Amino acid sequence: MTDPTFEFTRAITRKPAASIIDGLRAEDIGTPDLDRMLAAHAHYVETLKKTGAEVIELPPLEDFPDAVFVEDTALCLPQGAVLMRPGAPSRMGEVAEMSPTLNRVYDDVRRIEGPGHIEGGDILVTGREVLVGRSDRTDAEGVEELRNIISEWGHSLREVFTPEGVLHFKTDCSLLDGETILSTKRLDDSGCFKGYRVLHTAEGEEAAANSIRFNQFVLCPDGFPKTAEMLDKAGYNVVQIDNTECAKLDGGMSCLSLRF
Ligand code: CIR
Repeated sequence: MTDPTFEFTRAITRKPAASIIDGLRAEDIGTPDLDRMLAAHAHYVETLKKTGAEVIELPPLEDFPDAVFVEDTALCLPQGAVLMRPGAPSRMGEVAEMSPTLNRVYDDVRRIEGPGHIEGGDILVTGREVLVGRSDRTDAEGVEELRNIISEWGHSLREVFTPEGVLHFKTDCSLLDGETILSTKRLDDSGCFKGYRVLHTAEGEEAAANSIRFNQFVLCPDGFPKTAEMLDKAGYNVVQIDNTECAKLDGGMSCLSLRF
């Protein structure tokens, strides 16, 4: 038996484009360096492949500076995929660019038609439910439209809230296995993970919360040694990836792939 929340046979990624320097950011902390981002991206893709998974590597899209963050364009579930409707107007066109690939690998592809908005970064699929955090990018209408689609596939959706000033729900949490969540303390304090086993990022290492469990590995951003050690002690096989350049655009480990 495989666990569909973290055992995957495929992933989709997209190479960063030179236009990455124009990517969205909440605060300007420096211009991303494309070469360094490409090197980190290659390490990320190679780590996914090491697990035996097939990685569908899509080409850069100069017209969409944030297109490397493919996670926001879709939700991939075992029963089908749902194309999102990003709340960031500059990212809306990325969905049409992802659509042909999902139509090739899935028999059932639905889409959020609107008027609501929802981005994949706000969605955490656990072993028992689909948690969706309302945020500046994801609104109540978007959440309800997704609920209608995935309830047909037998999934229950619970609406939660992304903390103020945090880009996406998964900026602050990730799934370690069907029942275990890595979370910042500030998000866990909201009570949204009651009933789960929750491990907290170390103090001052909140940015380590955007990690991913992909088969045998937990891919973590590099530079958060206390959290990496805690995960290692808890029995997870941690791989640390340089996230310096993506972090300048509020991106992390989960944003860089769709996993299914
Ligand atoms: C954005 O603001 O949309 C991008 N610069 C970062 C998106 C990160 N995606 C994610 O957390 N899923």
